[in-house]
Amino acid sequence: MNNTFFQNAKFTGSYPTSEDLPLDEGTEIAFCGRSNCGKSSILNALTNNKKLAKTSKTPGRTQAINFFDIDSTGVFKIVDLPGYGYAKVSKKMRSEWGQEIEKYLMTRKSLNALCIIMDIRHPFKEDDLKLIDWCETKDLPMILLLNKADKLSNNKASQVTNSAKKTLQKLSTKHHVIATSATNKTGIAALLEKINELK
Ligand SMILES: Nc1nc2c(ncn2[C@@H]2O[C@H](COP(=O)(O)OP(=O)(O)OP(=O)(O)O)[C@@H](O)[C@H]2O)c(=O)[nH]1
Ligand SMILES: [Mg+2]
Repeated sequence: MNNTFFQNAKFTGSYPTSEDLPLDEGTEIAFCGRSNCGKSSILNALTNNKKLAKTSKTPGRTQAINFFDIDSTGVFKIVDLPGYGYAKVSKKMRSEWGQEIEKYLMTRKSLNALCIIMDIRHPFKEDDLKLIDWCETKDLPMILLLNKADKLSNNKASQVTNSAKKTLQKLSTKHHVIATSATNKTGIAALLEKINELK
């Protein structure tokens, strides 16, 4: 098993709508989650490249479907999606983004798994639960990250992780729960391992 960082990852394109996406071939893992939960930061931590995906303190940074080639063969891709639940954009814009993400999720044959990222301090918001339910219906494997674990004590972080595992016990779809921190790299090795299993 190769658990070294995905150091050769490359940004290959940004797509404002789900039309004209790269060819639907190979395997993809999409990073989803509420705005500001740390999707782009986790991608940078996985690749050990702080400049790969743009991150921001302000929610709503990623506004398009961004593709990254993870290995040099271009067969395995990570897709960084715009965050949901960002209150400051207009309702119309929010629903348009939502529709593009939904279209991508519903139609993409090469989508092998979702990495659903939540802030460990506020997990399982309504949109997260909807996405988890949707994966369960489609039997699409999930990696659930409780990110920003550095914001809690180790003790509290393990408590939240164990309780999240319990909440998800009822799922029949393959899933893993990992507490992560893009800041201090907690859980990144475990995430690499799971992605390598699911890709
Ligand atoms: N303390 C801490 N901060 C984090 C962590 N991950 C991300 N952040 C910070 O959270 C903010 C948002 O991170 P992004 O990676 O841009 O979040 P995103 O989910 O891609 O956001 P959108 O693109 O807006 O949907 C940035 O200020 C990051 O530095 C983490 O594990 N710990
Ligand atoms: Mg982002």
